[in-house]
Amino acid sequence: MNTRRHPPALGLLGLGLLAAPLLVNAAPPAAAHAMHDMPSMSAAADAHALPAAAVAVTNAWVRWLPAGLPMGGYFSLRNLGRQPLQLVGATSPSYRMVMLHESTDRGGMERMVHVDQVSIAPGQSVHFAPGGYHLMLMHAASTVQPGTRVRIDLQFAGHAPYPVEFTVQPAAAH
Ligand SMILES: [Cu+2]
Repeated sequence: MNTRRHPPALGLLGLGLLAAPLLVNAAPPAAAHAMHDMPSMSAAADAHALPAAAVAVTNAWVRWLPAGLPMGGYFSLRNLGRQPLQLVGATSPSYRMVMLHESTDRGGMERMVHVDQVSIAPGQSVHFAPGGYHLMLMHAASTVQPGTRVRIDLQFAGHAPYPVEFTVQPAAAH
């Protein structure tokens, strides 16, 4: 009994802490539904979704690689809105991990660095392309093959995820 890692008292304390949020959560659904019917609340909720007219994503493609190697995701993005956009990340149901990377050439050695965010001013474009910015797509689902399409949700600061369909190209594509 000396090897027990969680004394009973601590376990009960843990349950007590868990129970409180559950009780709090039990009531709101009805209230939330009621608020949803109010036009003003709906408008406020929708404000976080990125308007389709605010951004244009073109030429979205992934370079497929075999043997579980990370794949690069590429696209052109134009900010059609009046506010600056900050791309801060991405997720995908087809990859367990997606990161923003930038390739840099230092004295003939290409290196990749993690990028926290990419800012796009109103009216400006940014190009994710081999040798520069790219999405690093890791741990692909087995369904990802040349010729398939994958959804990647671009995450802009302050907005709901923005889904984009990417075409998976063969390894030799560039
Ligand atoms: Cu990379």
